[in-house]
Amino acid sequence: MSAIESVLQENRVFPPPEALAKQATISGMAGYNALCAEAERDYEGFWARLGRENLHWSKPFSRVLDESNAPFYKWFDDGELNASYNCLDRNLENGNADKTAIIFETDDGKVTHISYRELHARVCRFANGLKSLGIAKGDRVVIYMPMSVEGVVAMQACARIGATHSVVFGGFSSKSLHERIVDVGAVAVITADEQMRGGKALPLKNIVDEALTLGGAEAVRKVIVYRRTGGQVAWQAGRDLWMHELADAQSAECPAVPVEAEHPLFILYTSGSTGKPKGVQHSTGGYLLWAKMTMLWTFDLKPHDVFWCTADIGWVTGHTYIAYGPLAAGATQVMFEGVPTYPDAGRFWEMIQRLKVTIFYTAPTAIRSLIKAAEADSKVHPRQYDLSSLRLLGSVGEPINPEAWMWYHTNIGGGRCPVLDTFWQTETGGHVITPLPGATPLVPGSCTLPLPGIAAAIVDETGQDVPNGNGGILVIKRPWPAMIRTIWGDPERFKKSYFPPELGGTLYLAGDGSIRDKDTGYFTIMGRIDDVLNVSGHRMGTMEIESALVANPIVAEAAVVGRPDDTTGEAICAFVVLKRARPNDEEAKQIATELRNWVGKEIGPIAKPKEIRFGDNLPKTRSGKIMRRLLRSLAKNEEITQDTSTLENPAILEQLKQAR
Ligand code: 6R9
Repeated sequence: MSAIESVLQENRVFPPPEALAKQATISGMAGYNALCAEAERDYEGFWARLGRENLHWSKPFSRVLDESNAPFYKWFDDGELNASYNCLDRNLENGNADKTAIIFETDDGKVTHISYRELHARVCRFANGLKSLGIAKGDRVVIYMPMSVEGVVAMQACARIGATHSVVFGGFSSKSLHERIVDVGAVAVITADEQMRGGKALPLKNIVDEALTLGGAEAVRKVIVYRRTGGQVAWQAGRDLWMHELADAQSAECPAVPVEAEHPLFILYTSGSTGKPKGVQHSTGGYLLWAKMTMLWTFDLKPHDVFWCTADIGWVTGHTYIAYGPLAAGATQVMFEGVPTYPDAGRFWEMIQRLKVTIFYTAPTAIRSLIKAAEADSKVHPRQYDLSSLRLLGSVGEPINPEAWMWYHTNIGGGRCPVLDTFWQTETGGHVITPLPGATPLVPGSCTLPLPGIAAAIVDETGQDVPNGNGGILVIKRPWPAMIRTIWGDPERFKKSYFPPELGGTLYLAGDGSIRDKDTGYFTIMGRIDDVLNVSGHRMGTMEIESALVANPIVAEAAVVGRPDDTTGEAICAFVVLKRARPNDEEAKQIATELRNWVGKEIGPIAKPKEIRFGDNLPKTRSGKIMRRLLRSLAKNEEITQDTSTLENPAILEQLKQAR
């Protein structure tokens, strides 16, 4: 039995290292408590102070929080600012012009350093290019790009001219991309010829071309292409342009357009429990404030830090902790094009050693897979590398189990680096419940306490508080500046999904179950309480995958559930009824492969079910409802102990059990 498995429950507490606590931005629990008390005393005053001290406003705000049209809250709404100005120009003015903003490393190990001055010039040139195409404030631009400096330039350039970007993760299929382009009403798409990951080139421009032939996307006038590999691409004259040709012709000065604080900085699609993906709309002022504050508080950013967030810019973590937060805070950050396992599973550790990373922020799924790799091959074990530059570690995207936490703390952090288990969501804009490195005593597996100003709580199904020690529904009781503003094009869904009337209509519903420790009040996240799956930190709705499956002509019916998985956190398990007779074992394998590839094409490779079981039917109640809790038990291969008396066709359980 490995050392990891033997740590069944972790009761140890890790106080903040004294030296760290002393010089931390939030120092000790006294520092934390003082900020919480300030927010408690004067909620609006607290946020107003942070807003004034931390952002540059071209027109200062006088109003702080407008609740008149709740839950469509407005923050700082008579103020004006520009996100790109705050991320770039401010650094030129503050003496950071020659500081490295981004250390970019390609898949095959080429490293470039980009200073704030250079990044500013590149963003300005590209912003001028966008303007020359008639793109302006209020337009939406879809970005479908690899991890690249150009990706950040594209996002920042949109922000600079007031265009709202919507980044789509490069792993999504042409259909998923198409759906988002149409929903957001994009006027342009920014992409790359190809994306390089793990030594393989993946076509992006081709996928954009395909998406745009699907119809309904006629508003897209331009496709701007970053030349990454030089691979062959089809070209539509008049519509397609090279990013470098567009930018090179432009001036390196582009005045940032001031926008109202509530102007949508971006729309990012994420999965909900029902229906199509939701376009989560974020503001400029409130969002940017929190992106910066959490860099200073959670990551205790110091001028000499080398910050590395391994997320993709296609997810919210890559927005807040690559494209905006680190730049707004004047950080030097590493950005990496590739994957953790190429050329081998020591890549992350080798990069930390070589680039002298001080703050490392990654996902539990990556940690768990690298633990496995290190145990299988000592050459890629972290002890082979000098990781002494590290001072803080972060985790995000899913619950980190105490075993993985301990391994991370011991083997990567050398026992000296606090592990920050940051709980947050696309909708929260930035961290909401997280330890602070210089204040919070850590307990493995717990994201500990809410940040100052975040009124997180646990309630029952009627919205009543539950006492510590009892599990319940995680909510946030007061609006905060970085919160989601609406679902693009569907305000009713926004209200229903996040402020459900059952809970009284005023509590923000996170969608996770949680429990607070009796003594410490620490939060532990128990996972989603809706039909949202979390596979390797990627959020997916079971409905989306079911819709993709039934879109296949051979499928009659499908139900998808998650089951715990050692590496990916959750794994997708699909129960499928075919239009033809139930296949024998041999056929089942082949059809399962076909269906997996089908889902890959419909949604993207991340949505491929790990397991597919075929039955003559699905377990249903007499009223025809699929009994998902039974499917969840079947997927886990556990004995069915639930009441099955309402089941119309009990024999189906045995069949689906056998089908594995
Ligand atoms: C940032 C991000 C949000 C969902 C969230 C929860 C899960 C994220 C977590 C965590 C336990 C953590 N989640 N961080 N669960 N501990 N530290 O991941 O956003 O993609 O929108 O996912 O991820 O279930 O509700 P997003």
